[in-house]
Amino acid sequence: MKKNCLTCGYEEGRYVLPPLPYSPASLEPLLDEETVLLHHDKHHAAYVSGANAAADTLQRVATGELAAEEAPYAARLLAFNLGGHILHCLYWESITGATGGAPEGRLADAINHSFGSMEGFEKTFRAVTMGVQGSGWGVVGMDPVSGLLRIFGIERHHDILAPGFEPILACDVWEHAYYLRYHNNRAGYVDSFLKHIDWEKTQQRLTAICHE
Ligand code: MN3
Repeated sequence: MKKNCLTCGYEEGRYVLPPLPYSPASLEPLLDEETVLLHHDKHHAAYVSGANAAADTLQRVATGELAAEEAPYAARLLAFNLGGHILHCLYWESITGATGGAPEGRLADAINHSFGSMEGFEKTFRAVTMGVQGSGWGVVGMDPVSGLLRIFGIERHHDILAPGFEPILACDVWEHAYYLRYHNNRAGYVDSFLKHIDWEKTQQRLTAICHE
């Protein structure tokens, strides 16, 4: 994932869980340490394991060790688990314990161009992310056709997503992301997320995918 500056682990032919880019307590007041540790060490780790298992199955089909009939389901599992791995890497780098940041420069321009204003962006992001049915993600990224920023409400880790879409910002709205602190108040969590976006890293990801 060097393409968009994301540190997402893959070493020696295996997906690996990258360490958190900060101490787990440092996301206060957005998230508590217990939520962050469970989320990273258990949930994110499980998607890494699942992606490796699915990739192994597909490799064994390719070498003839397993029957071809194993491939379709393994491919579905790979899409789900690799989607989870990528989005969690992006999530950890989307948030900060600090508040008061704001998009600047090229990112501010892209938000204004795509949504009319910061208020327009926040209103759309809140509505789409709140409206994700069941478990999923609110994701901001670049539409490769129009060059505009778009917001998708991804279901699970990979459903309802345009091919070629380049994500630069992700909000996990699976309940494991927020339930210990926010209980069933997804809106309160999403509002807090909007106040704790790491705009500097988001700007770096946008710059990395823009080709001048
Ligand atoms: Mn999660």
